[in-house]
Amino acid sequence: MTTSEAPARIAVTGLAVMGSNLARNLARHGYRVAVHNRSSARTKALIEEHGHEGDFVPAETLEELVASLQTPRQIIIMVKAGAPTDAVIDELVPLLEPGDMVIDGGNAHYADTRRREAALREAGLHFVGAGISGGEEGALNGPSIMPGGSKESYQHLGPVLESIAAQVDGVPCCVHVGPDGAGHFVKMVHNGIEYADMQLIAEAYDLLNRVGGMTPTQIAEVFRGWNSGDLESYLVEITAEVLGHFDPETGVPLVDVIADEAEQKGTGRWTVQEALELGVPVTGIAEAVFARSLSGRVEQRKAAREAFGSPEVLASERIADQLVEDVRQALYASKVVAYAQGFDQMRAASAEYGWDLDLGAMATIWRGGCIIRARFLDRIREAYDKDPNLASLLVDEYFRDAVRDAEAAWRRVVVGAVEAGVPVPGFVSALAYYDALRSERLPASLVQGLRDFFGAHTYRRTDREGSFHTLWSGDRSQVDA
Ligand code: NBP
Repeated sequence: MTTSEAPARIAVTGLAVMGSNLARNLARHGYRVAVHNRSSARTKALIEEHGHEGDFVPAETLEELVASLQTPRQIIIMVKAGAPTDAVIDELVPLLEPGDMVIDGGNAHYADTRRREAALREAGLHFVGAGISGGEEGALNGPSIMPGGSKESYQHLGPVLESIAAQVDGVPCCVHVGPDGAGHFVKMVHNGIEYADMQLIAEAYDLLNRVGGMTPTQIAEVFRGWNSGDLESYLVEITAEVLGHFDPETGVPLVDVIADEAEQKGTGRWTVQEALELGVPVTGIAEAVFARSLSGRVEQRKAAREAFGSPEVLASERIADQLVEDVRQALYASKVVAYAQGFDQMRAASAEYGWDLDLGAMATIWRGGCIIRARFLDRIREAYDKDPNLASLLVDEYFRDAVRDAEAAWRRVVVGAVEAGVPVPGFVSALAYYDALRSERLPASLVQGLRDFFGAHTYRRTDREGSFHTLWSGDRSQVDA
């Protein structure tokens, strides 16, 4: 068989920015890649512009694509999430044979992935929901890949995916996450943590700017410095880039001319919705999602400014000197809380769906390729290596000491921000979570008392087993419930 007649190793259908970059990444790693797109113009463009980078097999139709593959077939779908993914699956399934693998690399909701996996399993096919992080750059040069699905499918796919993923210290940022929707769930939480991380960074910037009186250029320098310490991460690195950039039109820092209304595509919201279902407090992610929503409520913000005026913040150089270090520590401690909450959510989902997630491995595959890549993730991996059943990341020795050391500065930052009228919902809620978690007693006792009063919802006691109800509208004696 000549090279041109050899079957392709793997296929990609959906050749917009993510799909074409992923196909190029595969081809550059020596795989013969069959490529297809609903409208063939994208396929032609890929071959014309990048055909020389590797061994591509263009296909006009899905039938052609399927026919060009070695068996069992491996087909990556990289189309818009939702209905388009279902449309492609529906068209593809009748063309496949038992044992073939369909990989959805889009940003699917994990519940859709569970549904699709179950349906394809019935037909004898493997469905692999794979979270892919790192945007277009990652897809081309090495993303973080979070594949779910059966162990059997990973035996075939794992070596390919691991070879095109980002590598950190020789370890690929790709691992078999767990069955059915596990991969897309983990990708969702990754995005939720990304929201929290960005919100905390934005609050740090706001404090240094409005309370510390520092310019974006000066703050860029601060972030550049932070990036050589515990906070070293892609997001801190690019914060310095964005803050240090000047608008070519006006000559002012770009951040000062960007409209302050943050948008969202929805994965942060999904994370919070799922956390509510699972009963896991992910306050850092929720505050980040709500902060974006609030920023977009332009009419309300205008009305409130007119009614109350903007807080007058008196910045001074003197404050800035001590503020920078305090904010660094507050940012670090708040970040530990946000990650601890995200990992809690993954653990809860793992228990709920029987996924048996290896949390240390999740930290490992986020070390490179993805948006939240950070030095910090090595520490998280170490924490779970030491104790896979860690009650919370916060109680791991390293993080416990880090948070304890940061506590005084964290409180100063929160108090200072509250007094100055600078909103820091991420910092405040992280501190409240930390304080709540370590409180000997929580006022939930009173909540239970109130619930029993108006709804006879009963309560448990601290001193003996059982459920009880007080006859509030009677003689107020206590009865066993
Ligand atoms: P888009 O999300 O913009 O989707 C465009 C692709 O979907 C095109 O190939 C288009 O074909 C195809 N498509 C659509 Br729309 N409806 C279709 C249908 N009914 N049948 C067949 N194909 C259909 O592409 P993207 O930005 O490359 O993202 C691909 C996936 O990767 C998405 O799920 C996205 O959420 C995810 N993702 C994106 C990023 C990122 O940074 N962009 C990062 C991580 C994950 P056409 O050319 O014929 O219109």
